Amino acid sequence: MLQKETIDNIATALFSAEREAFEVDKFVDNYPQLNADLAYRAQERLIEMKCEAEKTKIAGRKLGLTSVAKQQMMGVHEPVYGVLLDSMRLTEDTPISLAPFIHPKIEPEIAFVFKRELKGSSVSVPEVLDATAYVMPALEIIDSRYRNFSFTLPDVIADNASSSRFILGGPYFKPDEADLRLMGMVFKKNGQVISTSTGAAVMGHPARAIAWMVNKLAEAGQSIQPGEIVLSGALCEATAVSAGDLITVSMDGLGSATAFFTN
Ligand code: 0L1
Ligand code: MG
Repeated sequence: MLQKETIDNIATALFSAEREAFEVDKFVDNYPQLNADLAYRAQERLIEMKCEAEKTKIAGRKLGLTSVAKQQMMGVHEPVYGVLLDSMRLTEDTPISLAPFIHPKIEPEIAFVFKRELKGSSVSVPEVLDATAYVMPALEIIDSRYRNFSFTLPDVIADNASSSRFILGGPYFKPDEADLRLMGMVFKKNGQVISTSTGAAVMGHPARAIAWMVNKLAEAGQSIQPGEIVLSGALCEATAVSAGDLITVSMDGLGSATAFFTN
């Protein structure tokens, strides 16, 4: 009962913070019982609330904290995952207004689109690739609802892994048409290179992050569904965005994704 109340309180606060674009303080101080398991339940409740309010549905999943550097910064050894909704999807050709956001950042990701269900507790990298229809460059806008992006692991899980919006680039390739591990990536803001990286920055191979998530989802009886999109985790540090910023990511042999921000 107390657990249900805790989950509802946290989900409701995060739902309102996102809807009205204000920051909240992390919850672990007031809810010391908040652990990763409870936090994933709060995330599920938050997603239910968003689906109902936005009349939308699940588009897929995302991973976060997939780089060793980010995990070390948070003092954790595992990534986190969240849910992507249809309402979070933006397109490259429409300028993105900053109005709905709190303190948005953007980061380059590799998106996977699945052609069949991916389920199991010991799923491997080849199995992820085999179930993948297409891969493409993507950009993820993260917008933590926590003051100054300051949170613990359970806090960020409850907040749907800071997810806010995503943009798929192109063209679409079959997973065996690119070397997702050695593939180079250039991330630019207003024509200036701000980061370079390779696919291997995501847990050695972006499909490894997805395999980790599928194995974790199996504990809760969940799986990736055919047609779902999964963002495998950022290839480098996210960067803050302001009105007028043009962001591009180019990936060797995989194409590019672009986002332009306005007031
Ligand atoms: O997609 C991400 O890597 C975000 C995970 C949560 C951590 C953050 O907000 O920086
Ligand atoms: Mg991300």
